Amino acid sequence: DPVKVMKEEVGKAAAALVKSNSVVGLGTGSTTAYAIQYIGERLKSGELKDIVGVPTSFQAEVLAKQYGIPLTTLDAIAHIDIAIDGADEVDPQKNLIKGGGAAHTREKVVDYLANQFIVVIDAGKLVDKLGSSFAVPVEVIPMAMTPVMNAIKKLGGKPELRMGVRKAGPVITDQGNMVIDVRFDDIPDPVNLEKTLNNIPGVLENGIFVNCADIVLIGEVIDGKPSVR
Ligand code: DER
Repeated sequence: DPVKVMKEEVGKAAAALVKSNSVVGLGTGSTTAYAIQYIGERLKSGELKDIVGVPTSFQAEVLAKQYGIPLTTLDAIAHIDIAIDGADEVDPQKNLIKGGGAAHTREKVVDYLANQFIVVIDAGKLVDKLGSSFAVPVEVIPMAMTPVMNAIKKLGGKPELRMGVRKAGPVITDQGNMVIDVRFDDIPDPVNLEKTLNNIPGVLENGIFVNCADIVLIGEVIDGKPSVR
C-alpha cells in the first residue's frame, strides 16, 4: 500500500530529527504513529538517550508506552524542543487543517509550544487552499452543541456532528466533548476564521493551525521508491 509506505518513510525521517536530552511533543494519527515507533527503536538501540515525550492524546500515550518512550506533562517541563504531528491538509503557506483524529485540542497546545514543529504527511494531504478536501473539525462542549451549530451556519459553514465508528453515538474527545466537522465553500482568511470559530461560546478548539508549522516533511513514492522531501 503506497500510502502506508509514504507514512512509514516520513515518520522515520521525522524520528531521525529527534536529538538526545530533548523534550518531544508526540502527535496523534497514523503517520505520527510511525515516528513514535522509530523514536522508540532509536531509544532501544541506544542511539538516542534521555528523551521525554508529551503526548497529545490517549493514542499517543498508549503508543509511547508500547515503544518505551518515557512520558511527562506540561507542568514538569520548561519547554518542548520538537513536536512531531500529522495533518489532514497542508496549504502552500504551511497552514494546516488537523483534527482527523479528534485530538486537535491537545495537539494545538503542544504543537504551538514546541520550539520546532515538524508536520509529517503523505503527499495526498497537500492542497492549494485549506478546506478544499477536508472539513474543519471543531471541539464543542455538549451543552452548547445547538447554539454553536447555529452560529457556524450563520458563518456560512455546514456543521455535521462526528459519529463514532466502533462506538454508538457521537465521537467523544479525550476531554469528554463532541466534535463537529464544518464544511466551508471557501476559506479566504484562515487566520481570521480560526479566531472567529474559537470565539463562539461553547467552542473549545478548532482544527485550523496557522503560523505554527516550521517544517513539513512529505512522504512520496516516486518511480516506485519511497522518498521524503
Ligand atoms: O488528528 C490529527 O490532527 C492527526 O494528526 C491527523 O490529522 C493526521 O492523521 P493521519 O496521519 O492518520 O492522516
